[in-house]
Amino acid sequence: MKENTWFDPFFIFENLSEEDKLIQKNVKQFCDTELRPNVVKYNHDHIFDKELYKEFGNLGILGSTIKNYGGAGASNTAYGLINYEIEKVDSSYRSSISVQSSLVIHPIYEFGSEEQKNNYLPDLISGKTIGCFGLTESEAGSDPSSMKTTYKTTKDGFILNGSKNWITNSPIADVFIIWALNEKHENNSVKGFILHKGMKGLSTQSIENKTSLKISPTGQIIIDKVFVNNSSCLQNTQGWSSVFSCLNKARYGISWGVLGSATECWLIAKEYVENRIMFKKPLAANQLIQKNLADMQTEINLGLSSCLLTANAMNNNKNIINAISILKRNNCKKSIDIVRDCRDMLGANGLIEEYHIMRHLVNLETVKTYEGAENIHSLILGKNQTGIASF
Ligand code: TGC
Ligand code: FAD
Repeated sequence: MKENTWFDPFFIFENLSEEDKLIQKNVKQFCDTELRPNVVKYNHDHIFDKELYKEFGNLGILGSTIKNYGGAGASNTAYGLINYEIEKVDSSYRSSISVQSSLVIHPIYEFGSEEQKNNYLPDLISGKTIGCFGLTESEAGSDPSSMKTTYKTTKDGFILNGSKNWITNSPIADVFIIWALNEKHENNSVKGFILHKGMKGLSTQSIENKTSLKISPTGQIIIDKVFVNNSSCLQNTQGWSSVFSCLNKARYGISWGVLGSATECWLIAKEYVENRIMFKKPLAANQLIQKNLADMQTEINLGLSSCLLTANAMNNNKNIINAISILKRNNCKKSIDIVRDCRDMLGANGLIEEYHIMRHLVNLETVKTYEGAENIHSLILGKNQTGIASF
């Protein structure tokens, strides 16, 4: 009889390249030995161990698609698989990788000078330094173009003024990518700057009362007349499309990542209903429960299939803007639905920390919101279909 292919019906994992398979295997192993054992405690106590970045660096999963400066030169598929495996443990850990790789290493690599690349990339890729990406402000979330942070051009550089809010890693960061407009707030004047910890006027404040993504440190950045010289500006940015190129990368990783959360919870729920006896038979023997499992298997595998198609398109330098919004919006939505159903299938036990599901569920509320909330991706897709911007 042929092998039962219920877990990988489209042979996504079976058909990966040998290199991608090896990367996935190594990351999975790292997750099992280094991340899973403490995840419940660290989430409960809001603990993030900064030293973890060095372990990520050793594993080659920071800036993994970059070929030099210490990068592993992995494929976009491998980057997706890394996100998928890490988010099976917790969205916070995936966020750590996404921010460092897509939002800090990527802009320096794409838009920085050779000097900036040599100065920053080796340490960011090895995990010796930690980065953050400051775009959002208290009054500029979905619409970052309404930001109030500005730069003033001076004889030797720039003076930056303003604040950022809800910034992953800001309380522990060494390197800060900060986006700002000119003093007239002209939309097309947006520029990126590299700041670093200890600069006069730069400080951070932790957001302590977060109920979601509790392992990941999040905070504000206060930029009080910070002077930076010309060499701190990302010279090769081209307006908003450069900002969005960072978001494209992060959104792509998230699209794989959330399916990791969904897969983890699906397998926990599957095992639970196979063993839980109610009405004198396993819960899994009921048609309604099997329908849930079939729905989960279907949505996860359809999601993964489109992630893989998008990875191939990226490997071939295609325009993936629409694919990314479809994936970010749909995979988050489907993953939340799946995880909520998993919670339900465990009944009261689904509420217990040790079963992991509630943690994934509340984490996905963040993931649905950041990197373009669900409505925003609907509006991007609507705009691209009709040519009419509704925002
Ligand atoms: P719009 O007029 O649409 O575009 C302005 C310029 O940008 C170009 N563009 C893109 N380029 C590359 N990739 C994309 N996806 C692009 N989308 C647009 C566009 O062609 C244009 O270029 P040009 O040369 O003609 O000037 O811009 P808009 O201001 O109207 O944008 C509206 C909107 C709502 C789509 C945008 O503001 C948006 O995406 N808002 C959501 C904000 C967001 O996602 N923030 C994320 C913050 S970072 C974060 O959350 C990190 S979480 C941590 C983690 O990842 O773990
Ligand atoms: P708002 O923009 O106020 O939106 C609120 C709701 O209104 C959303 O549901 C949205 O979809 C909806 N909405 C908005 N406009 C419209 C419209 N025109 N039509 C219909 N509906 C609309 N940002 C960074 O720059 N860097 C980071 O590292 C970072 N990390 C984060 C970490 C965490 C844990 C969180 C929660 C957020 C993080 N963010 C980060 C910020 C994140 O990108 C923003 O929260 C997100 O862009 C949404 O902005 P907002 O929270 O201000 O919501």
